[in-house]
Amino acid sequence: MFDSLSDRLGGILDKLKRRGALSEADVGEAMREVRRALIEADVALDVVREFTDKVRQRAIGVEVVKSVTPGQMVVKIVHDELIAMLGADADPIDLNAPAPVPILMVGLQGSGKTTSTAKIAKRLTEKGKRRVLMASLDTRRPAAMEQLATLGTQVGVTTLPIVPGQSAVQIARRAMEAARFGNYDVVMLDTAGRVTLDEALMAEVAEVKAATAPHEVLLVADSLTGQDAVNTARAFDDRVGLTGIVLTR
Ligand SMILES: Nc1nc2c(ncn2[C@@H]2O[C@H](COP(=O)(O)OP(=O)(O)O)[C@@H](O)[C@H]2O)c(=O)[nH]1
Ligand SMILES: [Mg+2]
Repeated sequence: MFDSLSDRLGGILDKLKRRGALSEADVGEAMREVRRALIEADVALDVVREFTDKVRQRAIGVEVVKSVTPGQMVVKIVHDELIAMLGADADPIDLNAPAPVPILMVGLQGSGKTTSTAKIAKRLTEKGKRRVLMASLDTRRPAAMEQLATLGTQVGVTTLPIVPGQSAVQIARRAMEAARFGNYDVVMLDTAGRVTLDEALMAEVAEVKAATAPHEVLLVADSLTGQDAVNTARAFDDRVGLTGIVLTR
């Protein structure tokens, strides 16, 4: 999604860059195109409006008028505002807590929880030099636990042995216990999803959270779902509280 959006924005801004003097109408035209590109990329309308208003204000102000290369100045303003909107600083996973640090992965079915769990575990193991234990709390989807175990073998991260018949909370407790005994630094808890948000899912996730007191609760959301991801994030944040979001695809 970001690739096609940046291609389009790049095209719009390239046209501006090649111009010499810029009139207010030139800037206005470019902003309309930027606005259309953002809306087609499913960016929320109020976000689009705020963004283009800010850029337009700065672009038709002194900064551009006094600039020798007005087109490039506008491009810089768009760039600066995009970074301001998306967040200037990366916020790494916080492991600053007594070991084993529990990290809870939540989200809808198919959003990429299990895959992201393994990816993050690999990163924490290889780059972070942490001892990581992964556990699947997905008791619903057949073979979900085997999926995590297979990924664990691929990335070289230990998974909690599968004990059939346990509930999600029981597995979570067992994972914490195993991590304490095994001197692990981090426990990644991969939960079950649902096709849509429902109360049973929220209740289960809330129960697991209460039982394990995770230091991070990461929502995994499919970036291709656009604004739906915002609604999902809001619902999870209201009910269980989130500390971060992982965008997949
Ligand atoms: N292209 C792409 N596919 C992904 C990504 N993350 C997960 N998938 C795929 O999406 C499908 C569902 O992922 P999974 O991790 O099982 O989702 P879960 O149901 O939330 O645990 C699998 O086929 C994954 O290989 C991603 O970042 N990009
Ligand atoms: Mg899964």
